[in-house]
Amino acid sequence: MNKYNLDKEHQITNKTLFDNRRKIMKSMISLPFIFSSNLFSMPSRQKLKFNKDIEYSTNEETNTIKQITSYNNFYELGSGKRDPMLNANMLQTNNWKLTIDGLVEKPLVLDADDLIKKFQLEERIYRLRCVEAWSMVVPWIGFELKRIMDIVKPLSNAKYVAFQSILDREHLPGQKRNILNWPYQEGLRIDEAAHPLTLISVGLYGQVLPNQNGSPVRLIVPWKYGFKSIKSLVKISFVEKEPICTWNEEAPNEYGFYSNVNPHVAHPRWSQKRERRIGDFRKRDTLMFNGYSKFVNNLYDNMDLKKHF
Ligand SMILES: Nc1nc2c(c(=O)[nH]1)N[C@H]1C(S)=C(S)[C@@H](COP(=O)(O)O)O[C@H]1N2
Ligand SMILES: [Mo]
Repeated sequence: MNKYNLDKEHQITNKTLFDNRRKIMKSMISLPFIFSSNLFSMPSRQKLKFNKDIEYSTNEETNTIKQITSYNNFYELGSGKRDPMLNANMLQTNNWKLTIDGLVEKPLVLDADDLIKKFQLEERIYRLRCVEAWSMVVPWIGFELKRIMDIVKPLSNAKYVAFQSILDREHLPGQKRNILNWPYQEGLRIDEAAHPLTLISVGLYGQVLPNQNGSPVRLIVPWKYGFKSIKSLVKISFVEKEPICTWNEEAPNEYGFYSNVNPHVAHPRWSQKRERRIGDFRKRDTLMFNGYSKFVNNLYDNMDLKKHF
């Protein structure tokens, strides 16, 4: 085979490659359009009245509503990232009750209407950093958990707060199997719960929460890994001892009680130094306490955060 033939072969190969690439690129361009007309069309939801917060909100670009509602962790609706969107209507939210009880002076039961009408709502634009090393910026609507604490008045022996999600084995596809020890549970130390950054969220992008984001009410703790931000809350209890947390119970060496975002403490199976903002190509550095250090540093004075991860 002489040089000429070789070159000719190259030309052929390159032409075939080129055509194939064109085909692939064409399909990549057309697919999102097909999807956007059905899979991603969000039904319009009740609009909320709110003030815009500037004290705690980031001015980083927010992720799109499509990104925020189509890439989720919500194991009650399935363990794949698109399952919560695809199974969203299996979450039954009618006649929702949120019970606040335990070591408090005045226990309280709120329904979904109370949550959006009894509290002055504000928009808080927060980063959400998942333990899986991706992140988003979300314009949440809600109010500080502290506002509920001011009403129920925790007793002096209340040292922790326990949170519980919906249990509905009949309708929730993820609860038909014991992929986690249901119901999903989370916990905070009481000073973390009372911190002004800790939010009870009832909406995002100006409307009530989409089911896949934890309708009708969820917690947001922006300096901790996303799994602490428990969705579809039915109970908040003030307790004396450190409460059980679902992921900590599942794998205590991987997920600690505190779970503060910390680039210096690796997950046993991957680094936490970098993260990918959904929609970005390049990774970015993960910040201590997810960038909220100046607000929450003092909560952890004299604590070894490598030990209390
Ligand atoms: N009840 C419940 N809450 C949950 C989860 C869950 O599976 N069940 N997943 C957590 C995880 S791992 C993350 S990253 C966030 C994701 O919130 P988002 O889907 O609104 O972005 O929800 C958290 N809250
Ligand atoms: Mo997460």
